Amino acid sequence: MAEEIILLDYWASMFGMRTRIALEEKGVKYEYREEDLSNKSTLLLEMNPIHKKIPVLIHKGKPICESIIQVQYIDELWPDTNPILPSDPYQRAQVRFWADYIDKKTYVPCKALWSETGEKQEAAKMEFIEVLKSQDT
Ligand SMILES: N[C@@H](CCC(=O)N[C@@H](CS)C(=O)NCC(=O)O)C(=O)O
Repeated sequence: MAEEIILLDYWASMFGMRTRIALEEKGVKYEYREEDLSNKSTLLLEMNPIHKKIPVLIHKGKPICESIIQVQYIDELWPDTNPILPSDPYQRAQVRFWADYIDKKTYVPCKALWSETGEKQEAAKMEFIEVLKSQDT
């Protein structure tokens, strides 16, 4: 593999999608490895011993954990191709604010959309819609 990049991921993960989009934007070739989250691989547990979560980006054998940190790492490694973060510090702060907002507000209702049924699922749907609406402000 030219860039020696492995991504431990799960297809439906919104966090993994961030990293996959960043890699695609940069045109970087990488090896995708789908994880079974109910039976995590030894590699995942070794590479992310703190959180034991995907996505994990492995570059030349070294892990980078947390999707936002991965996106920034990818952007710093290949700054000349499709820059992801704006160059202006204020605009960068705005982008980080919204990424943090997504992390804090969307994951719980998004997960409940999949895992709950009935009233709880409906409540999650409404919460998710409210979160999306607030991003229009
Ligand atoms: N803050 C982390 C969140 C990662 C995360 O929550 N990953 C979930 C899948 S979407 C996971 O690995 N869950 C397995 C578990 O919690 O055991 C990031 O941005 O990378």
